[in-house]
Amino acid sequence: MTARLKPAEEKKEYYALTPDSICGYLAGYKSVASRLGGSVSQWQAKEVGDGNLNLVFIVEGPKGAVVVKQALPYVRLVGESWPLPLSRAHYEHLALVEQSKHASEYVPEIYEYDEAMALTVMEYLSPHIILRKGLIKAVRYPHMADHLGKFLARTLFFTSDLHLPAPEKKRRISYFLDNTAMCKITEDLVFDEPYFDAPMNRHTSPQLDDIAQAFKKDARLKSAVQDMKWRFLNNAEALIHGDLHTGSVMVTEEDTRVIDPEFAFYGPIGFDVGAIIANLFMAYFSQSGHEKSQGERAQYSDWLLDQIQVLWAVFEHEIFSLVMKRNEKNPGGDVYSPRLFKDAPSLAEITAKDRIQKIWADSLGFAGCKIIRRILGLAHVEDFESIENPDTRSSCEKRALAFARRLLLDREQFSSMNDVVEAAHEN
Ligand code: SR1
Ligand code: MG
Repeated sequence: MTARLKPAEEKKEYYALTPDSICGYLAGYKSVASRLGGSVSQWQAKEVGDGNLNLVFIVEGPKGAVVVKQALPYVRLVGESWPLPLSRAHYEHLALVEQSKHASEYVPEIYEYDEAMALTVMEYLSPHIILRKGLIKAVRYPHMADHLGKFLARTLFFTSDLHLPAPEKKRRISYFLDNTAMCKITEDLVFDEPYFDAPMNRHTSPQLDDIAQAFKKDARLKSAVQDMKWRFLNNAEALIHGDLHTGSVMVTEEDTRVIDPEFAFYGPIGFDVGAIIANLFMAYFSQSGHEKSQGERAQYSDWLLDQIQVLWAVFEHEIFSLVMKRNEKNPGGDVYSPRLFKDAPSLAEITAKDRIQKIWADSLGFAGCKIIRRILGLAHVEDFESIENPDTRSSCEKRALAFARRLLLDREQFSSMNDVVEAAHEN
């Protein structure tokens, strides 16, 4: 499917769909109607969105089902007092189309896109569930880490200067430049608000009062976070998903699909890698809070740490292989150009490793930011929120916060994921 490059003006014909109006709306699409089968009166719709921003419907007919995701003109989590442009649906669609070129097996299939309605009709993934929910229930997904490592390496490599000629890369950056409202959410919520008394911040209180105060007074930590913000603002390295948490991944034991790239723009590669690593670590730190008997989740916790190691190893291997495949016949992008390798053949390997090392340190720094914002900022995660006892919850959150601080301060010092996992054990 080809995509428009500029978002349309927000038009009057937009209206928010409801379970009552959506079937009539979808009947206008022959492709959708034939996928659902039967007649409109036989279709059933329910709204199932539990994210912070959008409406999500499942529509079922006698023959099949589809998912419809529609942007609302405001932040659902907060309400109409916080307007948000519908154009995010445009960027999401553009990103999905691009990701599907490089990693089609790991994204949902898109059936229709309606720019004026800020709406995408896509594959109904079943029996998939949201990865975060599976991890809370201690379900093992044997391929998830491998799939996510590949998704990251491919989508990020093929949209970076490692693959694209510089003029083309610059053109593509321009397609996403106006996704500013979504970037601003991240800039505020991830990098600033947890570190001052922002009105919408919340934390488990009084248990975390001291640490929340201490973080606000921690100049070294705040400086490290601002360094990460600098990178987020300045480093247009690749088309990033922009919100790759475990709620943006749907899984079965066999299959993994990444959804929801409405925060997409050209940003630092480590932001996506760090986001998913952070969320897997939060799943890890929350495990003891879900135990009915002490130690019940110990093996599962170890499995989670293994998955973080697998994910990084697969990402590293895959992106390294993609860089090393470049040669004079297949030169790829304009950086580390194979024409430079001729007189210095080891340059390819040295530069690939050097670049990955920089992505590594960035990933750890961004992971630290992502953990802290989910515990001290506005938008929290179910991993911790579903632990009812505040003493139990806060002891999990405290460990995660101490670990996150260490990730930020020592991001250049960690030499392997094994060392990072050791640090998680220590906290
Ligand atoms: C106001 S939106 C809060 C968060 O929800 C999204 O999933 C993003 O993570 C955003 O930061
Ligand atoms: Mg989302």
